[in-house]
Amino acid sequence: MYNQHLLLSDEVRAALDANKPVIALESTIISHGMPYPQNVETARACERIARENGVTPATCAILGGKLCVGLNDKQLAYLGKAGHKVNKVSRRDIPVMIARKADGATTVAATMILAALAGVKVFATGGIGGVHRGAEVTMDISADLEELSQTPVTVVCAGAKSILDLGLTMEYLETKGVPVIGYGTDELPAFYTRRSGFAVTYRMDTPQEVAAAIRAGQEIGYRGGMLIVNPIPEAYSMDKDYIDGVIARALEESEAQGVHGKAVTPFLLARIAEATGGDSLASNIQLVYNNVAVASQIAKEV
Ligand code: PSU
Ligand code: MN
Repeated sequence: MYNQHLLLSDEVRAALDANKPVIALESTIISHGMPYPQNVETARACERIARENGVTPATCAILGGKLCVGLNDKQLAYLGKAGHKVNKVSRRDIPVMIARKADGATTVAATMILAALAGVKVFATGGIGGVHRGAEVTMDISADLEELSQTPVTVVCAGAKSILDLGLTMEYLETKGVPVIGYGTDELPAFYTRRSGFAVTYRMDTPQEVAAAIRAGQEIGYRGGMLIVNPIPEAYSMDKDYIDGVIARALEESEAQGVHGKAVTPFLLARIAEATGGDSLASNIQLVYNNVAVASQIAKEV
């Protein structure tokens, strides 16, 4: 029996009932993470890549207060066009969105909650939220990290952007008991670049290895999730000094304008996209596709 507030698409329900592989996809990346129309094109392509890999895609969002797992094309287009006009929904927002019958695009944290309710075990995205630079003063730490510590969903990402303090993000994940698995790498990737200088917890090179760890967690009733960090393909990775400079200027601007709370990440993402023209967006799109392919291979093994 599914939760009364869940609304599964027919395709996702059929796949889950038949025990076929499904991967979750988030929607804040569509509404707040990329500009229109590339966001809608990317969301569609992610679904296509999952299907080409023999996996059913389940893009998640809250629509009319329903926790939707699996969206149709019209719903994807709506979230992309609405952009920042749609609510950015993390864990804390879910009950109010349901009660108000509101629409919301789900972050990594909220998508994990929807995925877990539906029984989806693997989730692909671009980058996760983390401990922000200066968090020792602002206490700005993404709810994504807390969610990874308590919800048993495996998240495949390309690391985190260096708008965050990557060292503190790794420390926080260690404290919270979240393993960070480098997929074919010993180092945490930094989203646009393949390296950060920070070591991962474990390295794994095959989907079978990852699936074995997921199954072991299930067998012992492990409470949290795992983070799989998959470096951006070499061909699309960006020059580190260039992107670091862009990020530093975006951070200065956000500070000067007093941006805070849930607006920080979307503000920085938009400034970086503007400053780099189409370059960072093209890299961003390619790393998401790469994560969808890896998540699909893992989901088939679980
Ligand atoms: N980082 C990115 N792209 C994104 C996000 C983060 O490179 O689209 C989005 C994700 O949805 C993530 C959310 O879950 O931002 C984190 O926001 P916050 O820092 O407010 O928790
Ligand atoms: Mn935050």
